[in-house]
Amino acid sequence: MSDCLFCKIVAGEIPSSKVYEDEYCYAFRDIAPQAPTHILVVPKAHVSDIAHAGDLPAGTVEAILSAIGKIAAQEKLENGFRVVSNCGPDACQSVPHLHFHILGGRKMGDRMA
Ligand code: DGP
Repeated sequence: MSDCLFCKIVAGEIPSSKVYEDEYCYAFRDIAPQAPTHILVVPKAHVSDIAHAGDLPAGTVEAILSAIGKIAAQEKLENGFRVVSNCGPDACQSVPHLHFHILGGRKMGDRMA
């Protein structure tokens, strides 16, 4: 999508701090980190949120899940990490391109919200 922030990051039109890339997905450091390690993993194909993940090209969801494990190892998050995908206004999603937050490097709260 031409006016999508994360599509522009994937295309290299907006700079980002890349940590991982494969045929299906791209990962980069969040601009406003909420943990010592805060990485966003996005599909290269555009869908607005996780509710539309079924519309992604075959193999994309598997690639993202596999990438999350690879990134966690790369970032040495052996003590654990949290994965979050906000969907829609009630979840305060601010960028309407599906993304998974990987949060790690500190102890997370024991409640989801
Ligand atoms: P969410 O609120 O779940 O939609 O998360 C969107 C995240 O995207 C938020 O943590 C901040 C991050 N973000 C927004 N704009 C940029 C940007 O231009 N570059 C990077 N690296 N991250 C961004």
